[in-house]
Amino acid sequence: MIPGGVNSPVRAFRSVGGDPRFIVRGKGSHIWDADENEFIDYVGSWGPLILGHAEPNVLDAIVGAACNGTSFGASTPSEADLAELVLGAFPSMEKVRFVSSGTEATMSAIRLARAYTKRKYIVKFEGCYHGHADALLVKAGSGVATLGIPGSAGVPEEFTQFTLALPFNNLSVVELAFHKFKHQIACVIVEPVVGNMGCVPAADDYLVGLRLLTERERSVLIFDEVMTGFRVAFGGAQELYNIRPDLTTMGKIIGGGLPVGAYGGSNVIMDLVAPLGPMYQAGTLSGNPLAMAAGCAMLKQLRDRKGEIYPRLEKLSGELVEGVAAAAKDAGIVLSHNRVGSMFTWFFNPGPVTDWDSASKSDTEKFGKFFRGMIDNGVYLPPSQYEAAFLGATHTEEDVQRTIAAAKQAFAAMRG
Ligand code: KE4
Repeated sequence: MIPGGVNSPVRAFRSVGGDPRFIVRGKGSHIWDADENEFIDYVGSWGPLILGHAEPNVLDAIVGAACNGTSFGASTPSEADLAELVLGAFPSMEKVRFVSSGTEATMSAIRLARAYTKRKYIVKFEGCYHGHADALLVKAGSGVATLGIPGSAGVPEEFTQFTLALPFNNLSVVELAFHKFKHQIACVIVEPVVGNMGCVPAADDYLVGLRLLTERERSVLIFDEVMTGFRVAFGGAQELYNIRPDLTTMGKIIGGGLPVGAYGGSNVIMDLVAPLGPMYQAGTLSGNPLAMAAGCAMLKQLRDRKGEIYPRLEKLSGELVEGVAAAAKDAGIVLSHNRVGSMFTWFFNPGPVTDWDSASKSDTEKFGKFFRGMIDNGVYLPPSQYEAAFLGATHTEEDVQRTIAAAKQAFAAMRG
């Protein structure tokens, strides 16, 4: 009934083999499939569930909102509440517009950057994924990378002729692009910590280099914080690295597991957005009251408990990632890893993995064996070498020890 039995390709386990599980329930750091198998979950719905599954305050907020109706297609107090929480955490943003997915957020941010600069070209980086808008499906990361499709069928070359896909973590090629396309590049969009070729942090001074280059060239710097927003720090990667982008895109955590995306920036740029200005963007369910309520419940907890939550995520994630790496070493398995806070990836690759060129040399066959060994031992990892895994606030020390033990078993089976 549904293509590949999934509503998003990466869920199909195509790159890891085996049959995808149908998940029926989640609680805290665990999920259960339709056969009542229990798993420790490190996907967390691909990032949103930093407070774990079925978080009581989020559930109460959704139920409470639902009792008043599900959608009005009109302004509601809850979208103002969520806007206040988002703007309070991201000082680079003076206004924010809510949409219903990360794809909508990045698609709109790029249209806005083009409207603001009146330029056509955009720069993205190989291995970065910003959702499935036509102009961005060019050597993307995430699903497209996993499926090995450079770009996508159905996207005419005219729709991508203004998209420059450059290697990540290399400032000189960006310098070159600005030289070649002088005064023609509307924006540079980047995942400030890449999650979509597996977790790949920016090299030292890379992000500040992009900031200086785009300032000099009067091009818009877009931080795609759909994954990193409220994940790597309460104020996202821009807080962690102290960089002020011109526009920020968000998703995942700000919806608490319900469909929310957002884009925002300074008034100078955001006041071009309809109905204030000439850049059109719209959405029937934008600002949906249930999603806004879930997002508010999520962000209020992260705000009020950030002094406890983020240090604990850092410590427990470090223990987990290093523990599995040590198990691989003991088993003689070639493994490297990247981690920023509670997003991480184990690469079947000698490393270091710093860009798509190095990431794509990973042994995806071995990753598949590892994935299957882990899921057979009750550990649910992202079903792709080119995805980030996530640890959340409800993961326990016991979860971590059980995961390391499962990895030891998986590595032993891989040696056999
Ligand atoms: P959505 O349209 O899937 O809400 O967001 C697109 C997007 C934009 N930017 C970044 C940095 C993202 O990571 C994403 C979506 N991430 C993927 C997982 N890497 C979503 C999982 C999926 O496609 O099913």
